[in-house]
Amino acid sequence: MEELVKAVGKLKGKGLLLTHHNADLDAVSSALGLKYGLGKLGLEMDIGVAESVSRAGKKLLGSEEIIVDPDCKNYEWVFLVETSVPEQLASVKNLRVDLILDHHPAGPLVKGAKAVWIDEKEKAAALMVFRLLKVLGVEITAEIAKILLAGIVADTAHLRLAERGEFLVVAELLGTGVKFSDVLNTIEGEVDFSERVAVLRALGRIEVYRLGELLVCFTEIGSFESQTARALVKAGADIAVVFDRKKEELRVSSRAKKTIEDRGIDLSILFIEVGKIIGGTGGGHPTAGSANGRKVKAIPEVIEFLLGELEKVYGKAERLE
Ligand SMILES: [Mn+2]
Repeated sequence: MEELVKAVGKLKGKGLLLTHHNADLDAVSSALGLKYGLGKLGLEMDIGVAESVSRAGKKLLGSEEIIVDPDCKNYEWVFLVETSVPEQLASVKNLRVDLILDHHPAGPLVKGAKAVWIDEKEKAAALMVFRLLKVLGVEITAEIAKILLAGIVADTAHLRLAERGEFLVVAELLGTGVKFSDVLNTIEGEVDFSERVAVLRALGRIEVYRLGELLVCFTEIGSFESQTARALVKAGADIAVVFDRKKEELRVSSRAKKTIEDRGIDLSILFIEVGKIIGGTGGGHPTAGSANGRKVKAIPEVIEFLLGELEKVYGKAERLE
């Protein structure tokens, strides 16, 4: 973190806080938390995103402005949060990165950056923003606390993945007077109609495999792939893999119960390989792997690879009709 603290101290002029396409709650929370926090140090900055902001992210943004596909040329410095992978920033103009804060495995953008703080053990980028702001001596106001709590709660599956360390931060943030129920209201919202339709249609196309007591399912959908994977795990799958096949791009999203980690299965590692299989890149978290690639016809290969890896641990896969 030291390197990043030093680099922040040297920032001058107007900057850009940049985050990845379809910015999720943690991405928006981190960028917004940094904007308010670094703003207290007298820095001026815009927030930028590639392509779009997720629905939940938009709700957290409220009336705060965000620039879609900004031009990095217009800024003295660019501070990237929640990614270091150029594929997630493809539509940003004159992409350039000076500072990086993230909790995913390091991507290619790390090479060109002046200061990097990546910690894969951190469960949310918003947690790292909190730690950075504290070291910088920024007062964590209730406004900042509420923003950061949204990212932390979202990325820990509503604190189900949180342990003592994360709860200590949450308790400290709540100490500013923010109510936890208000945080939940900000991030939960209603599931919109098109998402519910997408999830239900995905159920109709589902393929279920049984490996001993492990249930793995695969399905295809036109959007909402991560939401669908999450819904399938809630519905009983141990691992859910959802394909979203566009004309020239295949997106694969997955979610799993935490119990797979006890058996040494790590989706972030398996999805690096999935990325290669589909001619792109992949990664993620132990219970949430994802990949994007160009080989839109590679779905059977991905299924074969994942079942093969799981069979090494859980035994033979049997398709359930
Ligand atoms: Mn995150």
